[in-house]
Formats: sequence, C-alpha cells, structure tokens
Amino acid sequence: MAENKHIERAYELAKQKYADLGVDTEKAIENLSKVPVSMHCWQGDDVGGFEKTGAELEGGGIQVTGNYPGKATTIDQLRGDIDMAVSLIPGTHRLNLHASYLDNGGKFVERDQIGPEHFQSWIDWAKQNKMGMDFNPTYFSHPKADDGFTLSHQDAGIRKFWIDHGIACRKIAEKMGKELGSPSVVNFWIPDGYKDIPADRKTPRQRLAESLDSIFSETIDQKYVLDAVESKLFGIGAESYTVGSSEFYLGYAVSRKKLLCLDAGHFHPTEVISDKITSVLTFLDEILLHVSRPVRWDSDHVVILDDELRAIAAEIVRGDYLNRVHIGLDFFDASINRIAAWTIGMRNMIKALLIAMLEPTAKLKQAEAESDFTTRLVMLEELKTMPFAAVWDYYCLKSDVPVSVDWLTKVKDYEAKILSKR
Ligand code: RNT
Ligand code: ZN
Repeated sequence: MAENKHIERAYELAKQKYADLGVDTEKAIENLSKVPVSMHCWQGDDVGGFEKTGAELEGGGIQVTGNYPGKATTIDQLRGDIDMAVSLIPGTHRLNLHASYLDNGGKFVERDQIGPEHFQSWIDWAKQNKMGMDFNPTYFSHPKADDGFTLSHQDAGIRKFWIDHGIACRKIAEKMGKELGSPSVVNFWIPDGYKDIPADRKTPRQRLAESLDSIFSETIDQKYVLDAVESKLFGIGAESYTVGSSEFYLGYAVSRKKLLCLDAGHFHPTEVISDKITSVLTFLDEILLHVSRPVRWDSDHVVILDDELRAIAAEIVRGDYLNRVHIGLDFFDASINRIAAWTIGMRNMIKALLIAMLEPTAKLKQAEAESDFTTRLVMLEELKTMPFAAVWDYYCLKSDVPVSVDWLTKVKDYEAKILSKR
C-alpha cells in the first residue's frame, strides 16, 4: 500500500522537474481527465454475447484463445464486472457494446429484428454510470455469416439481412446518442473474405460499397450517431483476400464522409497506425481507433505500455486531435483474469496519454524547425526517464482509484468472492 503523503511528495518533485522543462503537470492532469476511452464490452466474456444463453463464439470471423475461469455469462454478471473494472480506472469513460449483447429478456431475437428496446436496460445502466455508449453491429458468429461473407455476399437475400441489421444498429445508436447526450460511434466491421486466391476481387467490393450505401441512406444527425468503417488485412480463413481492405475503406470514408477506424492489428506487421493518424486526418474530420496489440498477427493481446501505444498517444496529443480521434480499445484475452485485462489496457491507454501530455512538444518542434536533430533526439531520449509515474500515481490518488499495483488486490478479492463461484 503506497502512502498518500509519499505519493504527494513524489508528485511535488516531479511537478518541479516538469516545470523546468516548461510543462505544467496540473494542466496535463486536467486535460487528461476530460479524455474518454471507450471500453469494449467483449473482453468480459470472450466475445460471446447474450443472444442465446451460454453463448460462445461460433463460426468464423474472430478467434479468442484461453479458458481462464469466471467469465461473465449473464448481462448482470458482465455489468458487475465492468463496474469493478471501472472502479479501478481513473477518469470518466465510455462503454463500447456489440449488438450481440442485447437484452432480449431470454427470448431470441434475430439480428435484423433488433431495436432500441433491446438496449434500453444498457442505456439506463450507462446513464447511471455516467458513461456514454458506442455501438457495433455484429457481423460474425451467425449462421448467415458461416461461409465468410455478409454485406458483400453474392446472395441478395443474405445481403439484405445484413443491411437490415446495419440499419437497425444505427437506430439503436441514435437512441443511445440521444439519451446519453453524446454521439454514439457505430463501427462497421465485417469478416468477408476468401481463404484462397479469388478470381474476382472486384465484384464483392462493389457489392460491399452498395450495401454500405443502403445502410447509410438514411441521414441521422451526427449529434447522435457517427458512422465508422473498419478495414482489415486478413483473417483466419480469409488469408488471401479481404473485401474491406484498407484502401477500400479509406476511399469509402473519404467519399462518404464517414469515420475511418484504424485497428492497430489490421495492417502488415511493420506498419503502425501511429503514423497513419496525421495522414488520414488530413482528409477526414474524425477517426476511430481500435487500440489493440498484435503479436505476430492480429492476435488482440492486452494493450501494454509499449512504444507503439506511446506513439499513438503522442500523435493524438501533438496533432491537437483529441476532439477528432475517438479512442476505443479492442482486445480479448481469455487466458488471464478478464477484469485485470480490461484494467491493464485502460490504465495503459490513459497512462500513454498522460505521458504524451507531459511532453514539451513546442520545444521539440522548435529543435526540429531549426534542423537541430541532435537536440531533438537527446530530448526525446531524456523524456523517457522523466518521472511520469509520480504524476500518474497522483492522478490515480486524486481520482479515487487504487494507486500502482494496489488495484490487483481488489481484482483478486473480487475473483475469490465472485468470479470463482461462477
Ligand atoms: C476484428 C475487428 C473488430 C472486432 C470487434 C469485436 O478483427 O477488430 O473490431 O474485434 O468488433
Ligand atoms: Zn477492431
């Protein structure tokens, strides 16, 4: 247990050290507290959802590995787990829900039939928790997605089913946006693609563009809904061709004025999304990030404080993009305690933003403008060992959440009392 007076003393020393660099730690903390991160519901139950009782991932599209005990199998359990995680994370954040997490009162509802009524209990719950909500149509784990195609399917009936699902999801999100007072980002990701080399790469892409246009044909006020489209490089079972590639959705987003979603795991292994932020924001008003961690492939490991996470945060802050970049997390690890997974990822994202806000960016840019690359490199290296941890601990203390590793004690306790009884 870290003692408060030690945390405060360490903070005062750090504050002085940052002030010497021209950085105001109080200001950084204040700015940080205003940045919402959208926490993905699907880490809590391995992307199972509540369409049927005891739902597991079926069919292709997404892979989760691990069988750590205690996963949430009911809506109440998932909400309890989210509450627990949120109590360990400083700041006010958002909940990112998938359509398959509907509250259908135990009676199966097909995806093209869902409506705001199936999400009212989530909206009420989010309101109580002072969280905004983001939303996702679910284009996987469904018999009509079994052959690997949804919105670009060659069968018009199947396409229609998935178009109707997309339309229903925007209506649901509109209700969320209206009731919760901030726009709900609705992210479209589909798994469509071929395992082996296609003979026709063109037609599915034309069909996808048409399907998306049908979904978006109704204008919904951007005060309530922001549509996003997420590209991908490949998937398991779709190694040779992905209909919704990066170029496809970049073109779509620019031409239709949609948000582009950049998922950290959806590019070639040496490509990083941190370098894409300034590029796409030259042409788009807003984007969505799926902050994830690919390990050799799109493995969706828990987000850690690595160089790329720091670079993502630095790009957002340096570019003054906090109002144009919606930060969401996207990972699912079923091999460790799921509440810990959320907490690690969320705290790291926020910590990376803090580190970015503690950077004397103007000084770095000045060195660069003067072509003094020596100073630029020296400063960037020195910044790595600045005492940001003291500012972070102080921020946690002031936000009434556990400091340092103390949060793990609470998770272990919750595991013993609740998770292990499931
Ligand atoms: C899949 C995409 C997508 C999903 C979520 C559950 O590769 O990253 O964002 O992870 O919709
Ligand atoms: Zn994603």
